[in-house]
Amino acid sequence: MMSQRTFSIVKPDAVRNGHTGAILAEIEKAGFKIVAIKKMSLSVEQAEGFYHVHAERPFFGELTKFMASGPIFPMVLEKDNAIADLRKVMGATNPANAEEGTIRKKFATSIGENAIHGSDAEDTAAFEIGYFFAGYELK
Ligand code: DAT
Ligand code: MG
Repeated sequence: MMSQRTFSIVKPDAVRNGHTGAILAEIEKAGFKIVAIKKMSLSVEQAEGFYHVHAERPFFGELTKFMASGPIFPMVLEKDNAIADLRKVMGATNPANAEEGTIRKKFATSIGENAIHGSDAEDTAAFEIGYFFAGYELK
């Protein structure tokens, strides 16, 4: 697989708990190049737009409130097979099911507050990168 870009977020729980640096280190250790990164906070409305595919889920309110609860580090990552490989490095959505050594196993506290986001497909990666970054930021 050729070089590919994906989108990730260090979520508010991980930032609050002081795990940003450790998570970035795991990502770099796994061979990803950090193409773009910034620190920001989301409004609930911005979090709703980002997670619109989950709008009908029972946890949508909790999820969007959590994502707006503190600073995050959105970022664009690049490597061969980036989308699938980031999902592997992240681990399962529920940290109770995450494999040993994964970011969620190490740093997530619950299924809702699970430390990191990663795009799940090419189309969602493209939408998510564009939601947070302008073209001129992606060199
Ligand atoms: P992932 O983040 O692994 O792609 P997802 O896309 O299914 O997982 O869900 C998005 C986020 O929503 C997830 O990271 C945490 C939250 N979430 C998912 N399922 C949940 C549940 N059953 N209860 C509470 N929050 C949940
Ligand atoms: Mg997802």
